[in-house]
Amino acid sequence: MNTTWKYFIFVFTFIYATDGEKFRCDYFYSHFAQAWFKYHVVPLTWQDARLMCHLQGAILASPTTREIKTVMANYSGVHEIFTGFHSTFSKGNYYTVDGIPLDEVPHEWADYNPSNSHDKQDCLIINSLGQLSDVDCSFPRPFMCYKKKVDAVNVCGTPDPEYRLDSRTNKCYKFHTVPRQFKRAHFACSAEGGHLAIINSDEEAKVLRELFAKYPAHTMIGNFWKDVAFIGFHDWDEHGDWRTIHGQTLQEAGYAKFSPGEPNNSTAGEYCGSIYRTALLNDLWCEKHFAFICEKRPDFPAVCSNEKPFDPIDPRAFEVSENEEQGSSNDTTLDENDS
Ligand SMILES: [Ca+2]
Ligand SMILES: [Ca+2]
Repeated sequence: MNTTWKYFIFVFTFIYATDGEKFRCDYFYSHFAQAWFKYHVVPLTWQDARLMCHLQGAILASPTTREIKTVMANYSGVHEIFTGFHSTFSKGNYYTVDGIPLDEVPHEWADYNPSNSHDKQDCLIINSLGQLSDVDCSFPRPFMCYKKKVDAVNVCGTPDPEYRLDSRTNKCYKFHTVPRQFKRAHFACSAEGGHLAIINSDEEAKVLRELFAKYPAHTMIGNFWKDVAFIGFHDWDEHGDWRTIHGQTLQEAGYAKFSPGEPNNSTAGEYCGSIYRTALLNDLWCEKHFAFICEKRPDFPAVCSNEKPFDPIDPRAFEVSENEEQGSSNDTTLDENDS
């Protein structure tokens, strides 16, 4: 076999070996950029966009290669999208959310940028030409999440090893030891593909009691009450009328056992649902930070293979890249793609 053939076989083996990844189907795989992406049409602040991507097991996308820039520019239009580039820690020094300095990446600024208007522009957006502008991080915008490489997804349909299947309920659960307010806890569970846990039976209460027992107070860092955890019920602003976050009464859901003396403040300040370590129910302050428990169906969100990608913008991506190759010769990619 001559050297050329050996080279082709090596290349094909390499390409094939990098395929076969699976990830949540709300992401698409771009063979052009060799990565998974999700375009988030609902505008969020930059901080929430970062958190959303992080909780989905990805990162806020940044145009660190020409290919990623092309994908992002194709999704940027009238509503220019956030990139992961920011200077929220050190004004004027831009880094991606995973620490790549802007100076290391070929980039082009849009006209009159960067301007740092009113000394409040610490986040970068990308326009449809692939040019960057600095903007106020707190003004919500669409964004894209990016995942370079997916480790194997588990039986819970996620690469997140903290989700574990319980055969008694056939649901997956994750105990969050980093405390959040109720709505932020809901945000976290939703982004992970689940929801705040809903107890549907005495059996499921037992599952949560056993899960809570794996997290004694000393395993949680921070100054908060460690013997309660938010779960998925709320009074829906009808003080004292408890329903799950899926709209059922507790009785309809299958478990309505409050701890003795609870709910004790449901008309005067405790409007969110939680459990004690006993898995008995308790009303709790929505705005304070507590641990929380997420529940996830193993089959949602569905998991897709990158061998059958849904990538509507790839053909355009190739067109744009060819035009760019003709138009600009000094636009190079990072080493990441050369390895
Ligand atoms: Ca449940
Ligand atoms: Ca209470």
